[in-house]
Amino acid sequence: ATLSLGIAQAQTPDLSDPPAIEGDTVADHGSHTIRMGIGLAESSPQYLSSQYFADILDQRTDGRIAVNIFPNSQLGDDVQMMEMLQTGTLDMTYPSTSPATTYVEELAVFDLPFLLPTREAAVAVMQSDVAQSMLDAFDDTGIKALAFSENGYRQLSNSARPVASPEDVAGLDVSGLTIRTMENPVHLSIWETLGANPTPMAFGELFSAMEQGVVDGQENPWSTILTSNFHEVQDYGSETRHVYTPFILMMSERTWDGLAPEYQALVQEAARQSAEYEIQLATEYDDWSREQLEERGMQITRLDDEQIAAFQEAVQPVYDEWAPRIGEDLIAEIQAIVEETAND
Ligand code: KDG
Repeated sequence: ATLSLGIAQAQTPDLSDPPAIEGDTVADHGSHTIRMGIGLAESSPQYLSSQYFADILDQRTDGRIAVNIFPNSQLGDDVQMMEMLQTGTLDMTYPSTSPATTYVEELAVFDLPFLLPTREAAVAVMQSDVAQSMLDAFDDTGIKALAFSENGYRQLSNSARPVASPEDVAGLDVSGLTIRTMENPVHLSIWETLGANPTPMAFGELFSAMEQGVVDGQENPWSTILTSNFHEVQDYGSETRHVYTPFILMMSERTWDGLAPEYQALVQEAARQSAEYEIQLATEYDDWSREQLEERGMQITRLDDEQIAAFQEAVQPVYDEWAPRIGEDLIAEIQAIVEETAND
């Protein structure tokens, strides 16, 4: 045996295998190559489930539909890739709901802080008729929205100091943290309200912005912080769980219209199956990623109920500002679904 000083670090947690691909091969309706651009890395649940989506289509069309996945924002960020879907220069992408609010405003309900307290509630909302109608609302945007899945609970990380309270974000005696946000006005409002200096920025530019000190921090699920190696440039993490962000798997309307109806039905089915698998992978990744980050030297602050309540109270003005614009009825509908899951 050789002397090994480093601790072997697993690349992924113990992941469930993808469900067996069932169903007959569909008839030959011609061959298609589909290019899919995603923001996250090869080890992410987003990539692994996209690979499963590709496998389903490959197997059920005898290789006639090939899906090529381009990870790490190499084709562009969420905003750019959605625009490429509209013009037909890209076939598929997998953005967060937050930058997609420019197409379907109602999606901003997911940006409200502390709205979805449990994953069970989040999944129930994503599977609801309200959520389906948000997917349908893409219909004349040039984008075919196929399925919701999980980006996840967002957690704060930064390179300046441990954060356990809104005061730590605002920095009272020192300056407020400069926090990169997604390109979304509710997120801007959250971080402004907390006394930070929010800076909207494309995900692909984030690592170097943190490395160069352009921003102090960012917020994303533990799995993204880990699989994008943010811990290399971020010493502190805080388990704030302030927003649950879904992903939407989407296709260019032009690509969709070019598919035979039987292929369309298959794509829709594969999207649902892979989205379900993605949620499972994201769940398996979540706590494991936090532990991995700690092992790799990130100092992570867990917040107790009282500390979370302090954040919740501090961001109340975000609701006052945004609830009337997003729609009180829509928010009430979502809250009713959340309550149902709490009573089960
Ligand atoms: O493909 C998705 C990513 O590009 C992005 O949505 C990840 O949550 C994200 C962020 O912070 O931009």
